[in-house]
Amino acid sequence: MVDWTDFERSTILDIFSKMDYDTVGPKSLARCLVVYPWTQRYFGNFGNLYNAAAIMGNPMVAAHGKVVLHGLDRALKNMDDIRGTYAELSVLHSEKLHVDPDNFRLLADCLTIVVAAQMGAAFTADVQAAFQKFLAVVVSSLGRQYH
Ligand code: HNI
Repeated sequence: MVDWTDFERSTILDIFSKMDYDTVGPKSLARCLVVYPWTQRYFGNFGNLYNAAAIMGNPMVAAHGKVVLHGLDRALKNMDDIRGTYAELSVLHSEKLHVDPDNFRLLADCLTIVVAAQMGAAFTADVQAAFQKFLAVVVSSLGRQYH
């Protein structure tokens, strides 16, 4: 069980309420695939991932980026039981998709960078701290069912 301060709760909710999922999701996943090219191995059926421009313009990457970002809504709505909320998704990524759990952090970092770029000066150190804490809990929860 993670303790959240009022500031953390309101900041996290505020970031997501203002987020344009259809932009942030695709950009974050695309960035992850470009910056950490080994993450492309899980998306062999996504067609052309040949270079950064192809990845950024790939409609399957964009669609999946939205799916992943909407996956974070579950954590947002269950901030007091993120671990339980992600138990099933953790099993899926581990046992079916065989995604190396280190990659969760990489994607989370790309998401942070995209959000920071969108928020500009509003992404203060305090705001970043709250957002990173939320993502750290998500990352750790998604990695829980690995053994
Ligand atoms: Ni992930 C499918 C959520 C990180 C590779 N992923 C999903 C689905 C959700 C989801 C939701 C859809 C599940 C379903 O169909 O029932 N993924 C998340 C979240 C994170 C995450 C919340 C972290 C923030 N996934 C990653 C990472 C990788 C990844 C880092 C690989 C690098 N995910 C996949 C793959 C699929 C997937 C592969 C299946 C895609 C498909 O449709 O074929």
